[in-house]
Amino acid sequence: MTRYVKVALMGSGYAGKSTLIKLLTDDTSNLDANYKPTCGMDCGTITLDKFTKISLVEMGGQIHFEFMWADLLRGSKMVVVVTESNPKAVLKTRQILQKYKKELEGVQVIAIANKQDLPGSMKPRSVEDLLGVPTYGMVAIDPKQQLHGYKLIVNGLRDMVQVAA
Ligand SMILES: Nc1nc2c(ncn2[C@@H]2O[C@H](COP(=O)(O)OP(=O)(O)O)[C@@H](O)[C@H]2O)c(=O)[nH]1
Ligand SMILES: [Mg+2]
Repeated sequence: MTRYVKVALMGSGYAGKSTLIKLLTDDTSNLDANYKPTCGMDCGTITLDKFTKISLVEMGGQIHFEFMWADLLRGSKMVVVVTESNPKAVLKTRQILQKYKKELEGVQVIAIANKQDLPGSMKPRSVEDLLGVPTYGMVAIDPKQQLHGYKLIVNGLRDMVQVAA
């Protein structure tokens, strides 16, 4: 029987959450290459081993979907906060993390400082100083970063999930 481990992707609209799902998941047929704000949620799975799949759930970043966030967070083993790496976006992400502090208590949280390819991007270390959670740089539109992104999530989960060899 397959076990699903839920990982929620959180963050403002346009941060790159859907792109990250597309980069990392097994079936990407329902995700489009052109930008479309996610209505409610996007979802994709990563096969971890014979018995375990990671279910990546994106929480639509648009403000009018925010009412669903607390519900979508529930049951997540890990939350990946995706942010653009310009200072304004990072500060906005910081506010989001503060606002959902209570819901995120006891959940493993990491941040992805996405769009590192854009000029003026803050380094992951500086983003980490502002967000207060372990932060990793990423260029989600670059297929070569697939393994890097995959490792971030799988390694983060390994402590909690018994992964069969
Ligand atoms: N330059 C650049 N653009 C990116 C990157 N990741 C995502 N994008 C673009 O940013 C836009 C928003 O991405 P999307 O994944 O839909 O954001 P979401 O609203 O967080 O789901 C799209 O046009 C993506 O192609 C990146 O690493 N670098
Ligand atoms: Mg999206």
